[in-house]
Amino acid sequence: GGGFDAYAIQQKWQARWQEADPFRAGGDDDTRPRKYVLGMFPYPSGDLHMGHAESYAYVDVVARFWRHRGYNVLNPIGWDSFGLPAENAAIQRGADPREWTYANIDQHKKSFREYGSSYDWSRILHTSDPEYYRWNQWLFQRLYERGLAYRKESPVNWCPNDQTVLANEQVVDGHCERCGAEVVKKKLTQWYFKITEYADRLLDDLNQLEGFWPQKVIRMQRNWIGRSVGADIEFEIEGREDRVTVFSTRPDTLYGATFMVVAPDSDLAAELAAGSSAEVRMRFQDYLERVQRETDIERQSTDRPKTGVFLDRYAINPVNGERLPIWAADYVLADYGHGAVMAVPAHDQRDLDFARAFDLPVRTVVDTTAPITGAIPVIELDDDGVPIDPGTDSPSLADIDPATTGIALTGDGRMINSGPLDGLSKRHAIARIIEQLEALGAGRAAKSYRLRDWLISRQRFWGTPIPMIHTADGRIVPVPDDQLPLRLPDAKGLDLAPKGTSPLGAASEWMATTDPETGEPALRDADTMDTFVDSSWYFLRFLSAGDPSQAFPPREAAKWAPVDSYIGGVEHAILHLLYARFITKVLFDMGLVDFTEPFTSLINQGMVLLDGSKMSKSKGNLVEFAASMVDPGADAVRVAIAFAGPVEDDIHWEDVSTTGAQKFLARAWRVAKDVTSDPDVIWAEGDPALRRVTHRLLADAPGLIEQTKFNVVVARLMELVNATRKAIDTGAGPADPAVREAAEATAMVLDLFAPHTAEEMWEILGYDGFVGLVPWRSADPTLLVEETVTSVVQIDGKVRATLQVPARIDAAELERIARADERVQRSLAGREITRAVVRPPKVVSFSTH
Ligand code: ANZ
Repeated sequence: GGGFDAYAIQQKWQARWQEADPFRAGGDDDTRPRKYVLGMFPYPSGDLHMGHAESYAYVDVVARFWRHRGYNVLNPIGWDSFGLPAENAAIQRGADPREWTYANIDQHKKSFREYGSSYDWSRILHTSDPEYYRWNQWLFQRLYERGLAYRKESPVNWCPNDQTVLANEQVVDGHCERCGAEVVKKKLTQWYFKITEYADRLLDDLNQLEGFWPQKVIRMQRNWIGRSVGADIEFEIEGREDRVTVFSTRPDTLYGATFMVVAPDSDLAAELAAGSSAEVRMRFQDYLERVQRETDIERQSTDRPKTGVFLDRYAINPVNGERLPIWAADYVLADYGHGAVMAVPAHDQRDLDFARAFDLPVRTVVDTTAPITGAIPVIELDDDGVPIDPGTDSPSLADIDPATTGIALTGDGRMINSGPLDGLSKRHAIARIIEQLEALGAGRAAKSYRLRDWLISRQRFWGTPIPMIHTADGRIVPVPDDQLPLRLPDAKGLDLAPKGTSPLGAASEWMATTDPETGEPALRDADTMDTFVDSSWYFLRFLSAGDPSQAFPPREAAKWAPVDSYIGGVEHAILHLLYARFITKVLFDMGLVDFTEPFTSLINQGMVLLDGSKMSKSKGNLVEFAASMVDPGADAVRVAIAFAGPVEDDIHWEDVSTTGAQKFLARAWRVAKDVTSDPDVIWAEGDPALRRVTHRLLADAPGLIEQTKFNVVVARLMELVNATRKAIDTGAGPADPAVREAAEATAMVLDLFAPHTAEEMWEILGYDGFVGLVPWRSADPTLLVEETVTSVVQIDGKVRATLQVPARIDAAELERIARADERVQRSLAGREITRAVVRPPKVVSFSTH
């Protein structure tokens, strides 16, 4: 008797899970294939909110799904527990950041237990533990040894409010990502990781992720890396020994260069001005001061009037010896390309605007009215067979002269006024001019990237201390590996308020160390690492969290990694994912992992909104996770989230009904209670109409889950529960085997969304073990009507075959058919498949290297 008591059920099953630990990943004796499912780990800043509830509900759907499908699933949880949010909150409350952080973590752990998440609780990690950050320091040393960690003085993004340096990624429209203050530039000596050395690989390997990562994220990463292809061209400078190099994507227009522009805030501009008259120096200085107050966004804006100063210096065009006046102007940025451009006003709009503002010459070198296809022009004939004069319909070059129209000619055409290039199309002219420059020793093919090196120094307390020593005689040497971890000192007595230098600098006892070579007194580095270092490799630490002897065991990495399914917010589309991809490639180069991409597939969930805006503490519209579960229970929250819409869509929390979810769960539970047959009934003897509903769900759910259509699966479960209720009340009756079959299938599929209720149902239905570990029941094909779809097979990124397959095919079957396909076999030509990624029913992707 009794009604559905969600809270009691929840308590009961959480206690049983805690005792039996059924979701611990299997060890070496476990012969099931492996799946690594991971949710992006949380910051322990304050309480969890509905955004977390959403993300971790989805993670659990995926983890539980693969367990039912017969996989040995690794689904760990940890905390990204260093960083500004914790430190700022600690400063505001006058609390110790350490105590504050770990108190929050305890709260989070409680919430996750209450949520019924099926974690492997034996692998917990916190990045602020010395056992963890020691390996950040180890990683830093390895990067340093490989020349991938270095120090340089450079203008950095500075948040005057947080008093800290920000990475480019943390500057949003010229403002601090965290506090919104306007970001300024400041010169500081900082530690960098040389991510630019991996730019090509980071870009090219995105091709492997096509189809497995959201298209939007791939596009954002491509833009962020921003590769441009062109040439470096060297110009002699009158009265200067060294040449100036410019990067151009249009070296074909070199004969059209009429002046040169350098970034006012570059060393080059200062040097050129210094060699000029006192008047030029003064005007340059004034201009520079003005430019330093501008943001990059302002500088690149195309609708501001162009400004600049003439430096009274000249560059020599290497191909025709022409003298080009050199200007300093803010539209050229110091940290892109070489901070200098050859200005070709006829073919570049910014250069044209500048030329018109300062009355500089414009020379057209591409005739954009000329056909470039090389095809025979089409001659139209009139009714009498006489060729029609094309007349003046198409514009002549004179009509579109940029000097008069003010519109640069950026299209393709045939080269003119360009000596040996005349008559060539753009593509051929680029190839020819690069040959010519190479022969002259004045240039070469080159690429340029928007990507900058990763600035990892932070002038804050709550982070990983940088394991370097500054010796009395000015050397910088690593802390020897056997002295790691270099622990943070106690925060007590330190002023953590931001001031532009690290609070660690004031910890004089901590700062004092000795030169490991000479034993002389030396100083530690006072900066701490960006927390994105911590999260760049944490997925590997879960493989042996707590292991004191190594960051991670390569043997375990080979077995579990890369992560098969990575789930988290799109706010990490660039920063975290790019850094993790970079570090993975470094670890690959070190021979520690045998893969080059950390996350095989990526699921980005939408945001949880309230009144149309993102839930956040600062907006005061936060619905807290722990509080949300109290009344409806964890299962109802999870079902309501999964049912709210497609995973990638935003959820409007005010439209979400946990009451509706609660009623559905009570109905499902009631169905199980009403079953009167025994577990050994013969299903085949059941009512075929109800059986068909059950079997369609069993057949469809796997594909739907793999396509992250969780809401559709919940809808189909609701349909099945309703059909079962009808069969009990007005149809076959509670003793019909189809009713039992339907109730059992409901419990098994419901486990993905409402595990407590599902376990309770399973027990009511007469079973002992956990439903969470029950193998998926396969659908009886005779009860299904088949539908087929087209599936694509790729080998090393190229489509090699298409297959007609059942719409409900599962990954294993699809892979089997793809491997056996004759066209695939032919394309492989005996090469071994080293990796197969299968996305039923549409894509199979094989790699051979
Ligand atoms: C001559 C030229 C002629 C250019 C032409 C373009 C068109 P993306 O595509 O963004 O890589 N440039 C180079 N360094 C620069 C800097 N530090 N600040 C501002 N502009 C810079 O752009 C590359 C082009 O941007 C380069 O090609 C250069 O102008 C300019 F018809 O060289 B070009």
